[in-house]
Amino acid sequence: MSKATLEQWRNKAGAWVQRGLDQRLRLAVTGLSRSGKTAFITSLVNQLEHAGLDARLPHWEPAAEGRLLGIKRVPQRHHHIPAFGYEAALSQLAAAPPRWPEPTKGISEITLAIKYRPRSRLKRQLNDSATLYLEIVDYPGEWLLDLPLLGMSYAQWSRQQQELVNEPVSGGPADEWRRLGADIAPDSPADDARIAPLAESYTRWLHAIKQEAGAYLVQPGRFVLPGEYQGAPMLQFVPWIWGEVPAGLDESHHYGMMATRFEHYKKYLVQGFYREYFSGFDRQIVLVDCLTPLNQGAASFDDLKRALTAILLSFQYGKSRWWHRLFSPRIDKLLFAATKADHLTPEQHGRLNRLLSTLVKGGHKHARLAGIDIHTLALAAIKATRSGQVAYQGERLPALQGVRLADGEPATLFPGEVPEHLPGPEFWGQQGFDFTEFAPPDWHKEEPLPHLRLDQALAFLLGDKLL
Ligand SMILES: Nc1nc2c(ncn2[C@@H]2O[C@H](COP(=O)(O)OP(=O)(O)OP(=O)(O)O)[C@@H](O)[C@H]2O)c(=O)[nH]1
Ligand SMILES: [Mg+2]
Repeated sequence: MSKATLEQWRNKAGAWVQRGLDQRLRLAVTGLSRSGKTAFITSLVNQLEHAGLDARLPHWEPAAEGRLLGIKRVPQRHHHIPAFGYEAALSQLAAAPPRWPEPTKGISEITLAIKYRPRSRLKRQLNDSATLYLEIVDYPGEWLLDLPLLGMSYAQWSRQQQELVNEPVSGGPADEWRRLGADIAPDSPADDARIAPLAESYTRWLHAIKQEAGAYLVQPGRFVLPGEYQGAPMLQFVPWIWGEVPAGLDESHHYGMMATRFEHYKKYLVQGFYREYFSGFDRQIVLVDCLTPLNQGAASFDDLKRALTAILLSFQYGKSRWWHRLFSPRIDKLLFAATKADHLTPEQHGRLNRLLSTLVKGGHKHARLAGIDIHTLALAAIKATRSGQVAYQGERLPALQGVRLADGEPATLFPGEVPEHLPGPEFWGQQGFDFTEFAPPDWHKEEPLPHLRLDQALAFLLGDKLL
């Protein structure tokens, strides 16, 4: 072999070994609206950019062991998915006064290349460094609430919704769409001029139960978060709650038209999401804001529990489940994280974690999550408070200090005790909660964002990948 050929062969072999060591991991981040997805991803990327320098990540081994060689953002592979607005979020947090990032409405993605020194001797002998391409995807948790629809016909779904409409949390402005629909005969000729206002009124009601009544289990999920499908006919149907329907109605009739749209919704939006996105996820974190519903009251908290049970369905995909055959999911680690733990004094964090654990266990005790490693954690992506103690009637009590979001004034307070288990009537009877919202911390762009336990999240989600 000539010298030049030998050199070429060495380069090729080196590149081949490198490819073998390099890996890709698709980490999906979800949670219902306002659960803290944008804050979490922004802070995670920010910690990683500072890892190996000044980030505080003692529980994440590659950082603690000094094996990180460099982490940088790289262009994403999926050109059809919007980019996660990292820079915009950082600028808002660094503004004077600092602001929380804007709400987001759909899916987005950001990719990091994590270059590290392998710990395993074998890998080190092959090469000094390896790279993990971490693709982080943000998508609304509401999209997962739609999975059960796939197993239902329009008639079955309508019956189920009819029962829910009568529940107290769904009350209020339901009247308008009920009245509009009551005037439409199921076998009259389909007319968009009648269906469109009915569907709009129904969608307004869904928004109202979400915002005013603090409901979480809002179905169909895309009605409140339509993204680019706003106005598409497949988002214009309502459950048929007005009694018996003659058999054999097709698309030319009102009932048949809505049934067809329901099927399109299932096929393009629900199945489409699972097939195109969900089936490509390797790891998943579900963020849960337990504090807002504790502030809102029993009905809202119960609805969060039901929503989490519905979300868990997407991960109960043992081989016997029909949705396994439909989109062969491959998630093997699932982290449930109670967000915004900085709203609580530190001795409450364990209770928050146990509360979340109870909520999640309630959802999967009957159906084992085959092959998925599940973990729960209480964290704060961006720590907006400082904890300390105050003297009160001769005692030293735990307290938090931060800037109130409502009026920008500094505040020192004890927000209350988190129930360790699912709160019962006695708890709601003596409700003593005041989870005040805080403004983001005063922070300089050159520093890593202050956080609580993001390193533990990293250790669980990526721990086995950087060895
Ligand atoms: N104190 C504190 N507040 C937080 C934290 N994370 C989120 N928040 C608050 O929760 C709000 C919602 O956070 P986002 O990160 O925008 O939540 P999201 O899930 O992306 O919300 P959508 O994009 O609307 O679905 C923020 O505006 C903050 O007020 C945190 O770690 N600490
Ligand atoms: Mg967001």
